[in-house]
Amino acid sequence: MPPSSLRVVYAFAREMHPKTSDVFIQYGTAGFRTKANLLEHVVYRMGLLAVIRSRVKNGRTIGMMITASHNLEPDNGVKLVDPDGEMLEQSWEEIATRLANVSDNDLESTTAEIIKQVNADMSLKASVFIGMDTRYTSPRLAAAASNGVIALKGTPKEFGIVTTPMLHYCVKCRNDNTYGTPTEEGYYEKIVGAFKNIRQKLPVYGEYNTTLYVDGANGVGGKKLNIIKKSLDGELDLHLYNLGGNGGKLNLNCGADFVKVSQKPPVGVEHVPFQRVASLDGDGDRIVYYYVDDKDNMILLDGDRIATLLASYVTELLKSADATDLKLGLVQTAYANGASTRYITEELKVPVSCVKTGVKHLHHAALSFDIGIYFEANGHGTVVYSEKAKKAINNISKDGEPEQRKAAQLLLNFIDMTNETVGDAISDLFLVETILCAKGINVKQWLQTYTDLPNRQLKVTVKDRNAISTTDAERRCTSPEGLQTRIDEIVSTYKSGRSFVRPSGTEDVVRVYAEADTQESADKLAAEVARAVFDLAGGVGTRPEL
Ligand code: G16
Repeated sequence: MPPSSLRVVYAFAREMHPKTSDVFIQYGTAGFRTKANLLEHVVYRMGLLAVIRSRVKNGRTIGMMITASHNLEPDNGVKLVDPDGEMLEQSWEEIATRLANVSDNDLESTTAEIIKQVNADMSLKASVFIGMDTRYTSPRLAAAASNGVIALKGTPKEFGIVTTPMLHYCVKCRNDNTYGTPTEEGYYEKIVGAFKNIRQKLPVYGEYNTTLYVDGANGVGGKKLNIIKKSLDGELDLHLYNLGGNGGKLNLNCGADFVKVSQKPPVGVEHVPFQRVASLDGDGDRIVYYYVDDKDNMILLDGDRIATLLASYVTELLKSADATDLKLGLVQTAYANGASTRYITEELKVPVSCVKTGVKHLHHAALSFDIGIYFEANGHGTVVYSEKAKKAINNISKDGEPEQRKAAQLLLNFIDMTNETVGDAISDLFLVETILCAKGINVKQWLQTYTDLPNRQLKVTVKDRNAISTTDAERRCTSPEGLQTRIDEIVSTYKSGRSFVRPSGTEDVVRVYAEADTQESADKLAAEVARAVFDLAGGVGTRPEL
């Protein structure tokens, strides 16, 4: 493409998607996220960038997902998906931020500079898959994304409303046809097909029962489960709530983030004592479980629980398949409950590493193991299997002793049921249900493996959340001056106390996490630390109460 034809980039922008705000926007934990009305020019420009990225990758397909996932309805966002279905390579985040913030007048020249900087061959074909969540602002933004792709003569393909992980999956399949078929139906065939296959080998027994309640967060995940439900042939009896009807609002007082952070059951779900419930988030990339006991207490089984369940089952299967030379590892973040980390290292004897928040960091770290399990406590995670692991398991499934073959075949189904590209609530749901069934356990038995340390999360609004910087996988903060010393002083007065603060990459807040020996202490510790953030990092609004 000759440089003169970049004029169309500018013309499109001025005519259809002008930059109407001077608010600086940054590619954060999971792409750009802010109020939907500030995003149209950003999404258009990401359409341009997706084409450039596709050409740098020799015409392989790039994904664009329009979503603000767990955020409330007025927000929206966009993130790019790389050819293997993983998050955009981190070195491009700065490029994305630059392109999103230049004036319309500088858009043409900045686009040309970027093309030169990344050495993109603009004569190549370019393909971009575009998906969106159920927000009412998403169709308009998806159209802006398509226009960006077209402006640089790329080929957009719109998938309409899909879960974020489905879009990641389709991108991966388009670039690697051994992984599956790049359609929503192809996704169902692979994930649900593997689940049904495994159920033939593992009949229901023990304390497990097939009834599962689901909180769909009034988003896309519940809607897709409603499609899947019809094909389950009674293998799983799904009762779906919060599907977006009856005035239910996306992620409002429901969904995985609400359940995890507030430690309360969602509205809109019928509560039957000891009935297991899976709670998804708005775009279907996170899942936590919970149940309500006979005294109306909610008991949470979060991402840490799911990770430990996965680790214990995969370890068992590897032992039965006599494949223990494959290195299994687990990746968590600073939010992981201290009790879970202790259980994983001391009881399961699986190595654990701790990285910064954001699936992109966890995914990357998990790739260093033959089988890497990663989960954020908030329910975002999956399992990745190396080629070496897949090959070894495949060989055992054919040549091993009968017991080894059986375990290896189960592992192969398990691998098929996993969306390896990114955390996926639907795939995770089937993995969890498979393990609970295989172990013949109910939610109370699942909970018995270890006891969570009581914890609390809070948000503090400050003038500029970037005033807070962190180190040591976000466990300590390096600025503003004096804040970490103050946190250390506060924490030292609590038994089993631990606390850290970090700027959110998806909301305009600073997050505070605290853990202690009792719930009362965890609540008080979080409040004290929130107050320190407010005082030392430029808090705005009301000072947090103790
Ligand atoms: C996104 C990321 C997660 C992260 C969460 C909160 O989730 O994908 O990895 O834990 O945001 O991030 P932060 O604390 O920086 O706001 P989702 O479900 O919103 O895409």
